[in-house]
Amino acid sequence: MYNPIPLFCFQNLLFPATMSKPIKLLSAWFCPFAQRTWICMLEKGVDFELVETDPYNKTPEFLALNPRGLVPTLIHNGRSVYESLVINEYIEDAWPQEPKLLPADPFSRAQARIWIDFIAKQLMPQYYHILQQQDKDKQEEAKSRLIKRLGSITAAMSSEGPYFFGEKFGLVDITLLPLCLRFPILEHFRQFSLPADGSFERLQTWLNACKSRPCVSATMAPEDKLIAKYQRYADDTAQTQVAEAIRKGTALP
Ligand SMILES: N[C@@H](CCC(=O)N[C@@H](CS)C(=O)NCC(=O)O)C(=O)O
Repeated sequence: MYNPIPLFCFQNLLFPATMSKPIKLLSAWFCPFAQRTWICMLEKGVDFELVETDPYNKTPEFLALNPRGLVPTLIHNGRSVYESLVINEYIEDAWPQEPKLLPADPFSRAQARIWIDFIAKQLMPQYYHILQQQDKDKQEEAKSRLIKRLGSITAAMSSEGPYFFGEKFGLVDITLLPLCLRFPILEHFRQFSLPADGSFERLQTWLNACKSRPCVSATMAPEDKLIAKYQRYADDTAQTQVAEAIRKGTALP
């Protein structure tokens, strides 16, 4: 959706006297969706300002930039773009320089989008189900579903590696990463671990390679802080759009 923002309305948020960079990423340190976009901007080498934003405090200024009231939200040329997957493709289009984050040929680009869609619709909800379910059997069922689906995406990774498409780090890696970087939270609250039978060696190699990239390590929040922040999901008391969607069984926002 085209979303023009009249600059004069939000002059303070867009160009306050102390903030000079015209490209801003409204982000929250704990947010896996925002982390995708943050990694993407760093990887592309775009000069931008990271604006830590509380997405639960829905000020009129924030809602004018993103009517869904969510982070991440990117402000570029005085206009806003939102939805992490949309923003990431926007970044690739708006800054077409190297490194390219999508493959060049149409078939591989379609494959990338299929797996990105799979991560968003099939993997992310299971992550939150494991945390929010208070019933032990249901937690175990959600764990099995997550492991099975992680198995599918692992099997689709290039055999040479280390990244999804081989040597080039890209949007599939970036989309999957925040979930895998949050395995320790699942381990802490739900004793989740990947099977140690060698079937996830490829995923582990992938994760280690991704973690060693500066654009990824720069975005990683301390584990203990993340665990404390996710307590509300583990207690199923979180009053967020994601938590509500999981409780109602609807699609994630
Ligand atoms: N589909 C969105 C989801 C973003 C999202 O849910 N962000 C959370 C923070 S992790 C948020 O802003 N929540 C505000 C709320 O729940 O009202 C995306 O991919 O950008």
